[in-house]
Amino acid sequence: MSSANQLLAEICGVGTDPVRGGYSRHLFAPAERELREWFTAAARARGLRVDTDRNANLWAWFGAPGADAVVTGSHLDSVPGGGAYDGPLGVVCALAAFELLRAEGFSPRRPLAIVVFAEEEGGRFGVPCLGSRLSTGTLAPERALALRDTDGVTLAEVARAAGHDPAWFGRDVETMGRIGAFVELHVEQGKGLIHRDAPIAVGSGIIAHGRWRFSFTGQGNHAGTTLLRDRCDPMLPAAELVTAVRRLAATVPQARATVGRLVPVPGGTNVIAARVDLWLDARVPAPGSTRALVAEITERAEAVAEQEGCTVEVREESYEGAADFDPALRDRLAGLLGDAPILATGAGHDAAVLAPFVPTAMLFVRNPSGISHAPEEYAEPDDIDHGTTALARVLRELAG
Ligand code: HGY
Ligand code: MN
Ligand code: MN
Repeated sequence: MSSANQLLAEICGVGTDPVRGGYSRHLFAPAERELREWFTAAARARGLRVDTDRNANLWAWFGAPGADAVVTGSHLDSVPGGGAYDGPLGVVCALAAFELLRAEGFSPRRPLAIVVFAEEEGGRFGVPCLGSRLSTGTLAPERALALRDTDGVTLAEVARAAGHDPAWFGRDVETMGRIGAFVELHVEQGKGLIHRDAPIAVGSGIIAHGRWRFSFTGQGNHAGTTLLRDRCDPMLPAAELVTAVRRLAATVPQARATVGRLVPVPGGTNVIAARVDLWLDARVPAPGSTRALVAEITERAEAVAEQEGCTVEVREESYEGAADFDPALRDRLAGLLGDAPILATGAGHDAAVLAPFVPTAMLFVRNPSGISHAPEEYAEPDDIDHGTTALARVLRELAG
C-alpha cells in the first residue's frame, strides 16, 4: 500500500459519526484535534518542520520557511456525516509527495510547505474557509471570534480551550506573504472525471457560492389546544420555502440551491414552533446570478411568511465570488500532466480564497461514485497514487 493510502488508513477511524454515518470532524472538537496531532506526527516523521500560525492553520515545511514558497495542502475538517476524502486526500497526497521528493534527494530551489487550513467546511461555526479567510484578511477576526456553534459556544472560547490565543486571530501578512504559489489537490466532488475517463484533472475555477440564514418567527403554542385558524406556525412558510428554492433555482441555468439544514425552535412533537431557522446554500455560475436568485427566494420567503402571520429575517452568512485559477499555471500543469483535462467545480475550496492573492491551481482526483459530502465519497487507491505522483511532478516543476 502506498504512503497516501497508508496515511488515509491511519485516520479512517477518527471522527466516525455513529448517528449520521460518515465522518464529523469539526474545528477543535476531539476528532479534529486528534487529526492535528496525527498530521504533526506524520509530518515530523517525514523530516518536516511543523508550525501553527495565528489562525490555527498548520504548516509543515520541507526545509526552512521562506519567501516565494510553493505551498500545497488542503483541510482535515469535514461536513457533518462527510466522506473520508474531502480534505484529507489533499493532505495525505501532499505528505506522500514530499516523501517521494525526499527519497529521490530533491533539493528545492524554493521553500516548500504543506498547509492544513482550519474549518474549511464551516461545519461548526457556519462560515467556510475560516482559516484561510482570516489569514488573507477577508474575514474580520471580531466577526469570526463571535461566531457560535450549535451549543452556543463562541470560536473565541473554543480556540482558547484548544490553546490558541484569540487575540492573535486575524490577517497574517507574514505567513501569507511567504506563499509564491498554492496548489491544492482534492477529490473530485462530482462526475467530472467519470465522463472523461481520466484519473486526474486540473482545476479551472470555482463558481460563486454563498450561505444565507432564513429565520421564520411565529407564535409558539400548544399542538392540541390551538385551532388551525388561530396559528402563526413558522413551519408552514419554512416548508413552502424549501420547495420554492428548488422551483426557483430550476428556472436559472446551472443553478444549485439547497436547504440542507432546518431547525425548529423549540422542536417539540406536541409544540407549534415559535421559530424555524433554515439555511440556504446557493451557487450559480453566471456573474451576479447567485445573489439575484437569492433575492427571488427572499421575496418568496417574505410572501409566504406574511400568509401565515409570521415574519422572516434573512442574513447572509458567507459569500465567495467566482474564482478563476491562474490560467498560465493551469495550462502549465495540464501540459505537465499529459494534457490532463481541465475541470471547473461547484465546490468551494481554500484555493478560491487564495486565488486573488497568489497564483493558485487545483488538481482533482477521480471519484468513481461522483458523490461527496456523504459516506459514499470515494477514490480508488490507484487513482490516489496517480494523485501523489502528479502532485510530486508539479512540486518538482515549480520548486525545482
Ligand atoms: O461547500 C463546499 O463546496 C466545500 O466543500 N466547502
Ligand atoms: Mn467539502
Ligand atoms: Mn474540501
